[in-house]
Amino acid sequence: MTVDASRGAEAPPELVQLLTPEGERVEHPDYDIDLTPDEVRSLYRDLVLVRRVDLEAVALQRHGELGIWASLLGQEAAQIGSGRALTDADMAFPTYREHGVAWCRDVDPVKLLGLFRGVNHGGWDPAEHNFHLYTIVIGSQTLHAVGYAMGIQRDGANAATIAYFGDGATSQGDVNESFIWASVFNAPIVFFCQNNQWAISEPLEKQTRIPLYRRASGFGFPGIRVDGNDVFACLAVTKKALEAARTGQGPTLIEAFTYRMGAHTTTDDPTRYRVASELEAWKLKDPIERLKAYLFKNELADQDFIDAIEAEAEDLGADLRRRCLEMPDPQPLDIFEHVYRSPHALVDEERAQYAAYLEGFES
Ligand SMILES: Cc1ncc(C[n+]2csc(CCOP(=O)(O)OP(=O)(O)O)c2C)c(N)n1
Ligand SMILES: [Mg+2]
Repeated sequence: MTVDASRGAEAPPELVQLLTPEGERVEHPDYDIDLTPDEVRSLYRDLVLVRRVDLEAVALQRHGELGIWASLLGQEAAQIGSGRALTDADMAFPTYREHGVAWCRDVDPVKLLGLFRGVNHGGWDPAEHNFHLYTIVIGSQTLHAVGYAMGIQRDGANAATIAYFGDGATSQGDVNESFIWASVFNAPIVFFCQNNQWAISEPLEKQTRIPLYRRASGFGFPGIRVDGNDVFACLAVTKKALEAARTGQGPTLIEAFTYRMGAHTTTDDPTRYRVASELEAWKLKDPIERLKAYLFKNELADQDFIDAIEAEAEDLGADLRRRCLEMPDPQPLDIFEHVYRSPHALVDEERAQYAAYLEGFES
């Protein structure tokens, strides 16, 4: 196998970018954003804190406290930028990696750990946060999201839906079907594809021969590629697409061009299939470093501010570690309580069978 180490590291010409990797602010004719210094500092805080949540989760898995974890390392700007573009009324459908979006939807980070610790099937109420449960089945949430979008369209709600998925998911039938439904029903939805260049060990070129955002034109709606490591651009592009959805202009596909800096999950070893120089090239585009450079260059923050966020991250990490270990283990029979709202003969029978099976261990 030949590996092109520069693959993906050069910014393609059609990329919307408002903040260069060196932290220089650039203009774009169609996309702009006007943020107060406080808002910029707040984005920096979001990026740093979600990276810390992620780092702690990886460490907890390494200590045997989680069964598995899917790291968002490198994708913080794509998630915070798009997540902060949402209004409270908008609804988000995540994959299993959207920890930064969960943060923006005010989901307590410890609740993300339950699924990966095996103590629940997702610890938050989707209706409370307008943030659906994590979906492991690749691409299926895009269909759920389109259905939801068609629902709010019929309600006449001033809201939009956003569906997250990866580059690999674009090869799934579900995703292509969801594009068709969204298009022909003009559904108020934004398809937010984080192209992190890999689907486990499969590189992007095994998914597509054209840039992913261009797929949208075949379905009849606009597609746009944004620098997924640029939080300003992700915020601006997503805001515009959500507003188009809310105002009856139908779906948009956003391809956030980014990079999965870690392993696919903690069970994976990326050194088996990708070269180290690729990661090194992307490290230079780090979403946090470029915002930090921008803050310093424009005297919007000093070292004290950076240190204070770091201290907050330390506290958050310690709190997360402590509360992860305190999560109660479910009782084996609890699972039967969550199948139907009211009693069900078959579930009762299966519960009894399982209880008898468990008793067999105790004797
Ligand atoms: C329908 C289905 N097929 C296969 C898998 C196994 N699987 C888990 S993650 C993954 C790759 C997904 O890649 P991508 O969509 O690029 O998302 P990323 O993990 O890079 O965020 C696959 C094939 C699955 N979970 N669901
Ligand atoms: Mg991917």
